[in-house]
Amino acid sequence: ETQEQLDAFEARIQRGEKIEANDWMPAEYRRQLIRMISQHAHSEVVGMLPEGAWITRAPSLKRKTILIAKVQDEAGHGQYLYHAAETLGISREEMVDALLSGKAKYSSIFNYPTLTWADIGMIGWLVDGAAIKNQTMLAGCSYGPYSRAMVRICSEETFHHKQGKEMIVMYAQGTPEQRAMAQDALNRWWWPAMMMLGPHDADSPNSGVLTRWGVKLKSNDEVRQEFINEHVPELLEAGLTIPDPDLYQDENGDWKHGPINWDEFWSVVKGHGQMNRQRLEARNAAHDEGAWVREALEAYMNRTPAQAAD
Ligand code: FAQ
Repeated sequence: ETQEQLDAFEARIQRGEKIEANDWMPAEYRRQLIRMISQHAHSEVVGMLPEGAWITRAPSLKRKTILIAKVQDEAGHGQYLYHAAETLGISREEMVDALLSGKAKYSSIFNYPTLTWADIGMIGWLVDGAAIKNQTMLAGCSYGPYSRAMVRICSEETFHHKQGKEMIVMYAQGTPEQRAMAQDALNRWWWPAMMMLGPHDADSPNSGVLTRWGVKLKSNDEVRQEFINEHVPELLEAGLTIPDPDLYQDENGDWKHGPINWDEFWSVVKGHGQMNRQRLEARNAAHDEGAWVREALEAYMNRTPAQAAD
């Protein structure tokens, strides 16, 4: 890597050009994108588990159909993102191995259990809501394949967000049991949703280089502020109580939150959350049970010309 190459690359970023798969890029840009996109892909795939657990227990056919479609969308997002990461020179096998062995990270949020049906609505409203804020920003990122993936994924997640909000608003206005169930789900998902947008800017080692190279156009705290400002008034309007006694609106109209429990966050990230072990076990079991599909694909690829003509 010469200084000239780096200067030319940074000038392209400055001009707002997209970097494409075959363009020159610094090794660190490639490494950061592989890290982020593969973690994102893993999150989509593991993210199917908490919601998938409720497909058989959905309260109506309509809700079941919506949930099946949502979980299927997450699988599609995972596929799309693995492909985007592959454009940077990492193989699918390497990424999947890293997930299954527990080496790779995926979003902290999916290590919390879904205890009631209202959790499904709350995930749509809060988790997709937070994901959309982060990913709308990433849709403008400098790496072409990732930015284009984000455009499509965000439009699908906008439907996910709406179905979650619709469900929780309905329960919040429903019977006392439904209201209690919605409030309990908010109590358990509010803080994990805040954490999923990443550590405070001062504790975010990757932000510097990602911002410099146009991958992150907003900081973790800026995205979190956008998330809070949109969701707090709507949750209050729905008649729910946000489980943060320190929450207040400042003179600029920004909602300010109380201290986040970062010890809990890092413990979950390091693999010690409530569901980390079960999530990895479920992914490993699915991978093992899918071995016959991979074997069949391999046999098909290795077929003789005579077999192919058949
Ligand atoms: N969980 O320096 P930073 C979804 C790690 S998709 C676990 O600030 P960065 C859709 C981070 O990797 C949700 N680890 O990191 C859906 C780094 O460690 P490393 C996923 C986390 O990258 C909805 C270390 O902490 N979205 O929800 C987390 O600059 C419903 C230091 O942090 C994406 O992946 C965390 N929450 O900023 C599916 C979007 N936060 O790798 C199903 C793409 C941080 O150096 C149902 N990713 N860490 O060892 C990003 O935008 C960024 O990676 C951030 C973190 C903003 C997540």
